Amino acid sequence: MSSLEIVKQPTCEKVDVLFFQPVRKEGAWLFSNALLQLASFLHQHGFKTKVVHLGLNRNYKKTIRETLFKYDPKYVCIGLRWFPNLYAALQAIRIVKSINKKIVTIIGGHTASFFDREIMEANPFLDFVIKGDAELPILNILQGGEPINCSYRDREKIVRKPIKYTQTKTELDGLHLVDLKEIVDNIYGINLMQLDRLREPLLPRAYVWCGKGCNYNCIYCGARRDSQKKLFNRESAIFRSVKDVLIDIEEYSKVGFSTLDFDFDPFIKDKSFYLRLFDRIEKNRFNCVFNCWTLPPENLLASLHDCFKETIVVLSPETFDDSIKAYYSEKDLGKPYQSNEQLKETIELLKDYENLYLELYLLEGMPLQNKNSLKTGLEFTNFIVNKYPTIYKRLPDMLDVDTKSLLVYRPIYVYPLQIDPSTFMDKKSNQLAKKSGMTICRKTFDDYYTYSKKDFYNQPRNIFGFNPSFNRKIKNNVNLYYDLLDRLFGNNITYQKTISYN
Ligand code: B12
Ligand code: SF4
Repeated sequence: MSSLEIVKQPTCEKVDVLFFQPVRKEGAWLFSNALLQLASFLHQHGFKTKVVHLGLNRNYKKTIRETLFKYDPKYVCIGLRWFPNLYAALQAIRIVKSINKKIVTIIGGHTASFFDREIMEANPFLDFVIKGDAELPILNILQGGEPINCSYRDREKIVRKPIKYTQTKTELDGLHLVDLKEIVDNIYGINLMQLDRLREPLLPRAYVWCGKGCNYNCIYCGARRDSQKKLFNRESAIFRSVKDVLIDIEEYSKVGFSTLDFDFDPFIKDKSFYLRLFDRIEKNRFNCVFNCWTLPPENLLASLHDCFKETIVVLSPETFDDSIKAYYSEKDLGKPYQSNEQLKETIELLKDYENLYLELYLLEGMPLQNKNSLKTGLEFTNFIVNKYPTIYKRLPDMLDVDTKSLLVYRPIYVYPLQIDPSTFMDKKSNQLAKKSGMTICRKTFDDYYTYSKKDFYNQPRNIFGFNPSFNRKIKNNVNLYYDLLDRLFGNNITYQKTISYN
C-alpha cells in the first residue's frame, strides 16, 4: 500500500502521536507502562496521543494498518524496552513507512538504547532512536528542536548524540498518567492481555511506577547499576513523588483496576517511601502485589497489611546458597547480603498477617551455582513449603475460575536465567561466567534479532542464550525444582508440570 492509499475519511479521529506496544508473538504480551507515561506527558503538552497494543487482534500487521487509517498520525512511536519484541518492533516500523512514508518513526526503551546504531543501520525506515529517558527528547522532536539523547539520520549519515538528559528527582515531579480512557485505544483489551498471558491470582494488575534506576549491581541483571549508567547515564535510583504516584493510582482505578502491582524497591535509598504512600491510599480499597528486591522490614509488612485487602509479597532471594549471596554482595555483584535465616525470620513475620501471602522467586543459571547450591536449594524449598503451608494454601482461592482451570500457577517460581542485551557487559562478569562453565552465545544485535524472529515464528532457538551444556544444566535444574514442587503441592494448589523449553 502506498502513502496515496491512505484516504482521509471524515470518521478518522486524527492524532499527533501514535504509540505502539509491539508483540513477542501474535497475541498476548504485557503493556509497557512507559508508553502510558510518555503518551500522558505529551498529552499534557498539548499533543493528541493514542496508545495501541499490537496484540489485540492477534494480527499485528492488520492492527497497524487499521489504526494508522483510524488515527492518521504524524508520528509513530514504538516501544522497544524488552528484547523479545525486537523483531516485531522493527517489522512494525517497516509497515508504518510502507503505508505512509511521511510519518516520522521513533523507537525507544532499554533494548533500543542498547542497540541504537545497529537498529538505525538495519532499518532505513526508522527516523529516530531515543536513548535513555525520553520525555524531553521526544518533546524536542515534536517541537522541531535540536535532537537530544538521539540517534538519527542526517541525509544518509547516522548521527549519534550522547545521553545528556537523565531525569533527576525534580524532573520526575509532575509526570503522571492522564485520562487513560482518552489516551488508550482499548483499555478492556489491555486487561485481557494479562489474563491471556499470566496464570496468577489478582489479575489484572495495574503496574504502579514508583521510580527509576537501581543501586544494586546484580551480575545477572540487565538493569544493574552499571547497565543503568550505559543505558540511561543514571548513577543511582530515584523515587517519584508520592503525589504523582497517587494520581496514577486514581487513573488506573477509573478504568477498573483493583490490584496495584509495585516492582521498584531500592530500599537503601528511601526506606520511608512506601510507608508514606500506603498511608495515603484508602484502606481496603485495593489488592496489592509487592515485589521486594530485598527483605521487607516489619513496618512495611504491617503497612501492607493495614492498607490492602489482600497482598502477595514477592520475595526474590534468587538462590538459597548463602555462600553465593555473600560472595556477590562482597564483590558488588549482587544485592546486600541477606541469609536464609533472615529470610525465615521475614516469613515468620509475614505468616502472622492473615491477608499477606508469599511468592518466592529463584533463579537457576547464576554464575558460581554448583551441585551444592542445587542441593541446598531443593532442601530449603522443601523446608519452607512444609513449615509454612498456610501462606501458600490460601493463594488458589484468589485465582479466578478460568485461570484455575489452566493449572499453570505455582507460588514458588524457579526462573531460568536468560541473557538480555545489557547483562554480562563487563570483563569482571564475563570472567566469572567463564569460570562457571558459561559461554554467552547471544551478544550482538544480529544474535538478538535472529532470536526474536525465531521466537516470533516458534522455531527452535537458544532461549537462555548460553552454550548447549550450560543450557541443559539450567533446564535440568529447573525441572528438578518443579518435580519437587509437584510433590510438595500435590493437588492442593494449581500447578504446572515440569516445564519444557524448545
Ligand atoms: C517494572 C518492570 C517490569 C514489569 C512491567 C510492568 C509494565 N507494565 O510496564 C513486569 C514485572 C511485568 C516486567 C516484565 C518483564 N520484564 Co521487566 N522490568 C521492569 C523494571 C524493574 C522497571 C521498568 C519501569 O517500569 N521503568 C519505569 C519507566 C517509566 O521507565 P523506562 O521503562 O525506563 O522508560 C523510559 C525510557 O526507557 C524510554 N522509553 C521506554 N519505552 C519507550 C518507548 C518509546 C517509543 C520511546 C521513545 C522511549 C521509551 O522513555 C521512558 C520514559 O523516560 C525494569 C528494570 C529497570 N530498573 O529498568 C525491568 C526490565 C525492563 N525488564 C526486563 C525483562 C527482560 C522483562 C521480561 C521480558 C522478563 C521475562 N522474561 O518475562 C518481562 C516481559 C513482560 C511482558 N511484556 O510480557 C529487562 C529488559 C532487558 C531488555 N533489554 O530486554 C529489565 C531491564 C530488567 C532486567 N532484568 O534486565 N518488567
Ligand atoms: S536489585 Fe538486582 S536484580 Fe533487581 S533490578 Fe537491581 S540489579 Fe536488577
